[in-house]
Amino acid sequence: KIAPRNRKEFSLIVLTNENRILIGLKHRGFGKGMFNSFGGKLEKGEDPVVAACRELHEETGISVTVKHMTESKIGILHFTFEDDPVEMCVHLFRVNVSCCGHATDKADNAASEQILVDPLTIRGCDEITPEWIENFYHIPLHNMFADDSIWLTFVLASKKKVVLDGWFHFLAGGQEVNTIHHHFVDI
Ligand code: 6OG
Repeated sequence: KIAPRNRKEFSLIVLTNENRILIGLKHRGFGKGMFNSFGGKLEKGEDPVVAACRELHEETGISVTVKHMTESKIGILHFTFEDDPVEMCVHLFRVNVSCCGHATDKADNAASEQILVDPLTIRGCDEITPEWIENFYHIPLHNMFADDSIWLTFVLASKKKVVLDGWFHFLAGGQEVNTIHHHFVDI
């Protein structure tokens, strides 16, 4: 499958631990100075799931298997821009981890399908600094891309697994977003 030249593909991973969410403050690149979930551009020919595993590890130190990431796919977000002809296609994942610091817990939980993370091993990189937001109501939506207020809140409020297909058009300057279309369902 060959992507059109005017479309760029990305992966984005929403990472939660029960009612907490890990988000990152971007130090450079697109969205600099704002918080976002973790992710980035697909490398040439790279599978979106593999890119999600790679980016999550690069930006947080958290390792998720390809199998688990495959099961964590929740949809696609499309972004178009008034002042840029390039369309962004973002493959979206939601990963819920369990936190522990004990090797024995790790052994116990290996059998279940949980992703166990030692919080002390979470680290950022030069591009992004991760930060736990202790409650979904405290997410700094005012300092995130405007589309997050629409889809992220829906994802976090859903008790069941969700499927998203979102299309957002940003006006010049990037602050204002028009929802062209979205189709979000609990399944
Ligand atoms: P790098 O440029 O760091 O990847 N991304 C967006 N995420 C949200 N929530 N809203 C947007 O609105 C976005 N545009 C891009 C895709 C940037 C990361 O940010 C995501 C990538 O995961 C316009 O390589």
